[in-house]
Amino acid sequence: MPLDPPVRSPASRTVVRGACPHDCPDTCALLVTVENGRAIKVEGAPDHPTTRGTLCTKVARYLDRTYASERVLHPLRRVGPKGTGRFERIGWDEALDTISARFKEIAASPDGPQAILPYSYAGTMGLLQYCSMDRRFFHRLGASLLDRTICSSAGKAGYAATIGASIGTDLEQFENAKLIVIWGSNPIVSNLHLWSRVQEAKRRGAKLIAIDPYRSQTAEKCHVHLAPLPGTDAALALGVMNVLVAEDLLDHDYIARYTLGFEQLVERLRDYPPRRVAQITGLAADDIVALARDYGTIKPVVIRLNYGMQRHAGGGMAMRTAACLPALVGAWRDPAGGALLSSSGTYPVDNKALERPDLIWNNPRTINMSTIGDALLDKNDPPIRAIYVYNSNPVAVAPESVKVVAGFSREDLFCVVHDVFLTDTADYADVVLPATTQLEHVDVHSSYGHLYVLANNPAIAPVGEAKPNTEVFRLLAERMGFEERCFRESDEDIARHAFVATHPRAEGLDWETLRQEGWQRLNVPAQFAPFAQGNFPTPSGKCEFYSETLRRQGIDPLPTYTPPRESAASNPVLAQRFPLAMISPPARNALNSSFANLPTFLESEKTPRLEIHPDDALARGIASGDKVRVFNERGALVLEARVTDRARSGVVVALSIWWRKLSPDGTNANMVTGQGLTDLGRAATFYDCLVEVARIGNPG
Ligand SMILES: Nc1nc2c(c(=O)[nH]1)N[C@H]1C(S)=C(S)[C@@H](COP(=O)(O)OP(=O)(O)OC[C@H]3O[C@@H](n4cnc5c(=O)[nH]c(N)nc54)[C@H](O)[C@@H]3O)O[C@H]1N2
Ligand SMILES: Nc1nc2c(c(=O)[nH]1)N[C@H]1C(S)=C(S)[C@@H](COP(=O)(O)OP(=O)(O)OC[C@H]3O[C@@H](n4cnc5c(=O)[nH]c(N)nc54)[C@H](O)[C@@H]3O)O[C@H]1N2
Ligand code: SF4
Ligand SMILES: [Mo]
Repeated sequence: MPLDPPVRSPASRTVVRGACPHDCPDTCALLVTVENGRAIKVEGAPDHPTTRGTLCTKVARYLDRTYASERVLHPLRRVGPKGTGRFERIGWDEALDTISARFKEIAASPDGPQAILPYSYAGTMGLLQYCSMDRRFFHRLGASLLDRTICSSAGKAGYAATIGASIGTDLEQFENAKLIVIWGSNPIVSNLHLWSRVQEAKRRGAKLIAIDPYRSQTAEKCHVHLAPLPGTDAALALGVMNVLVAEDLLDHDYIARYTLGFEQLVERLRDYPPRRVAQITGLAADDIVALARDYGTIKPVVIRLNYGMQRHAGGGMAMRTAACLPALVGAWRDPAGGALLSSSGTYPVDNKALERPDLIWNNPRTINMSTIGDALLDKNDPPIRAIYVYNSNPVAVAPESVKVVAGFSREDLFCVVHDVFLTDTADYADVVLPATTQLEHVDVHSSYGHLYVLANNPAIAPVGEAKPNTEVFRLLAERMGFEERCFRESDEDIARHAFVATHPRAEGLDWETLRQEGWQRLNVPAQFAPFAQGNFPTPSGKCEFYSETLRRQGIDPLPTYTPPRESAASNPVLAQRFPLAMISPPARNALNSSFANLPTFLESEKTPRLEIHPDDALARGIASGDKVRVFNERGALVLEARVTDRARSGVVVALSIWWRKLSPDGTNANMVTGQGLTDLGRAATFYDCLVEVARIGNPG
């Protein structure tokens, strides 16, 4: 069957090339089969070198999402109290007139346009629908800026302090490694196409080590699983480095040529002998020494660093510290060695052209999305009077739900939600707008897991009256009277200049070719070894064990360990009342709160659960199947207990993110998470969360 990017006449059967838009490092290449104007199949492109013809179960059933009976198909206006989700149908003209009239009124009032806040994250990661016309619109309007910190900003800042940018080992090289350390990451669930490379390495004799407080689906398939207490990874990394130095398992030549601050680092490491690190992490000292010996002697060695370790008060520094390891053993010399946090920094995305920050005229304030609860309840300077939510579902995903819900319930808050479904957040909207899915709009994609650029061609016409983000902001700009040419650019125009054309890694990239072929590799060598000869994108050009940049910000210039904000070490009084550390990492069949409303998720996950270690369960008289109340000072929720040693003792696990309204007690794990931020990157600290658990009776 010929591959044909544009949709042909409805009578023909065509296969359209697309890209998965979801917040997942794999950014798969899609083939969408369309017959008579209707998509009938979504598959992974067999020719794309990382997708290799497979999709995860969520997106293999993408048609369930696109053609779901619950889709919002036309604009809606609220008719019931906020939160009840009662709406009536209106037309697009009325919806857009209502929004623009309200924005004009607020902008002209003494509060000014900063009283308007956009709220978006990564519902789609396409460069057009994630960050183009929307940013231009809010910049020109003079709205408050949003600090997008809910996911990766701590790790990104920490990794950058050591390495310089989000650049690392090529996913395709993992199969050539002999030791793979999977650290705070669960690739079987959240990074499937990396996992297939790891399995290939295992078949070729590689050793796999998982570092995770939870025996995840990935951890159970590794040769070694170390389960430290949450938020103690920096101490573990310092302990490993201590042993590497003590036993001289170092690449002295690499250190001398390509690193900065080795002497100061060695000084710091004196504070972290294995015995002390064992006390901090809850691991055996022998296991820490064994990890260091493996790390220092098996080559090539690569670390998959991921998000688990960064969702704690010291999360940024934890990432910075772990990122020091590869340089000490010279792991970067080999294309299959080093570390991968994110590959996003490899892409020369032209954010200036996409987002037009030059349109900002009023030096607006910045609001942190991770503390949206507090921000909405704060009446100062000026208050947030309007919020426009797209690509995100904050009522379900933002920490400290009690405050988030109270904020969104404010009668005087004008709230617009643009989404595919009537989410938990949409229930609080004054106006709901219907969004297209990936099959219905154009986009161009970078990735944070591999090194390809992808095109997404629209496969079908928008379902119902749905419109893409770009189109809605074009229409709103017209109504607001914004006359700059950039508001008239088509999606294809924007796609053409999404990357900096003069950048060496963009050489050969071209939108026309891309949309025909679906994907193109960045202009990087097949044997990509970015730091084999140093060339770190740091201020010194070296791997910075010592960071002058951090010192100037008043931050410890050397790697260090900060205990979690909520732990026995940092707050013994709190830990006495709430002795269990709760983490709420991703469930396999959802993607954050996306897909968590679809039958596949609800049938497979059944009900929201709390996994608890047998010792902790016994102490509380809890058995599997019991309903338990999970609580702290911020809130409470009810879950079904599953007693299992997958959770280490002292740690409880609530796989997430459930829709509140689809959960038995109408809440989710963010009832107990807090709004405290990380040391670097101002990120959310979802996994820095002490709770107590009590049995509330047996359902049987
Ligand atoms: N199926 C599916 N895939 C997803 C997502 C999803 O919701 N579902 N979400 C996507 C998004 S937005 C993201 S950011 C990524 C996240 O994907 P991952 O990077 O894999 O991150 P998490 O699942 O948050 O955490 C991974 C592991 O870290 C462990 N962990 C928790 N705290 C700590 C700690 O302090 N130290 C260590 N060492 N480990 C810890 C958890 O138990 C978990 O098993 O996945 C993406 N992919
Ligand atoms: N307790 C707990 N909370 C967490 C996490 C955790 O591990 N534990 N993880 C955190 C992380 S890592 C992240 S990234 C955040 C994720 O938080 P969000 O980025 O808010 O992700 P989703 O919950 O998937 O919500 C995305 C919404 O965008 C919509 N959408 C998709 N495509 C489009 C489009 O083209 N246009 C418009 N207008 N809408 C679209 C989807 O339908 C969906 O409702 O959650 C965070 N919250
Ligand atoms: S969610 Fe991830 S694994 Fe699934 S199809 Fe999309 S990119 Fe691929
Ligand atoms: Mo995320």
